[in-house]
Amino acid sequence: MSFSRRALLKASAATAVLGGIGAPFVARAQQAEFTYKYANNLPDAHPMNVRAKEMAAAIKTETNGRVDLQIFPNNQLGSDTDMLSQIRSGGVEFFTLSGLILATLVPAASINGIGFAFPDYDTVWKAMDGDLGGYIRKEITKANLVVMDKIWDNGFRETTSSSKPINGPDDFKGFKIRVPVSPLWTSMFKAFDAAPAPINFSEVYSALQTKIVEGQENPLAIISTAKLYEVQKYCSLTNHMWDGFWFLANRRAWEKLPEDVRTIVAKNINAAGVNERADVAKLNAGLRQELAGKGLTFNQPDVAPFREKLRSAGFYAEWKGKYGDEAWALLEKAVGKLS
Ligand code: X2X
Repeated sequence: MSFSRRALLKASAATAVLGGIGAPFVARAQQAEFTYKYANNLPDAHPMNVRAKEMAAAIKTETNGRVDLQIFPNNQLGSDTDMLSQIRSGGVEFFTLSGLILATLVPAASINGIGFAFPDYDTVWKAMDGDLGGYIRKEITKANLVVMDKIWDNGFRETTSSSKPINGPDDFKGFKIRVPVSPLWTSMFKAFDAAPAPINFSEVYSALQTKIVEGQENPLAIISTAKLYEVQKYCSLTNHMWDGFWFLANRRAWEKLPEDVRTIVAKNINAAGVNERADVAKLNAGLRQELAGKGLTFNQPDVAPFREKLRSAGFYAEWKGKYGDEAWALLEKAVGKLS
């Protein structure tokens, strides 16, 4: 007889003896067997956290209360850098992290962020649910983390600024821009002769507010839900890279779950990820207008000169060398020739 079943029987016996005041015993017996923390860096209002709540509820129901997933949004448990060490040590059991930041541990995981590689979402999902994503997940697994099959959407990234719009690559010269903590991001903005400052997302709003940096880059869904429009004036639709969040699990915690429970948890996480992708797409469609209404001035630069600048700076050749031929071939199979 399993522990929980025995506990439940004991509790029912207690209820029978104690009558009405037995209720607390029953409540204790129904406590989850696995109380796991899921941490992330995004505001409550972002589709990631909306779908995560729904997912946690479904997991609880389908496991008959055995798994209680507690969500800690908005860097409540620390910056991405902190949470990455917590997922490795088991301080948190689940964590969503941009592949580009995960690349500090798994170098291949930043490859989808190569500048101007992806033309549209169709190409993104085909690659990330296909061979390129499969390759990255294999590399993540080698680093002893568990990764779910479906990557969640962050989005195509746009550039915001308090000082000026970005119309072409020359506007990046000397531009003080916050980038996430990731070698690829720093390298790309250095190739534009900008002055990139690696800062965790938990510090971005205040870094913009106090003008430690002039600008930053993020998808519209984040510019909106994290209220970055309050501390920025311009939004240039540079669409310079696509970024997504891998749903990671601590290996020991994952392996503690019985196989049938793992199946339920993975199924619900992947389904929530697919729904989140649709939410972000829908949100993005209306956000240009909404954010313009909140005071952001938009412009849509031609991307060809940016791409040409990266090429002539040797950016593609350098990163092809770093990722190696196998990974680069998978990327080019998805998006076409890059260098
Ligand atoms: O840090 C960022 O800018 C964010 C929220 O987009 C990521 O998680 C990469």
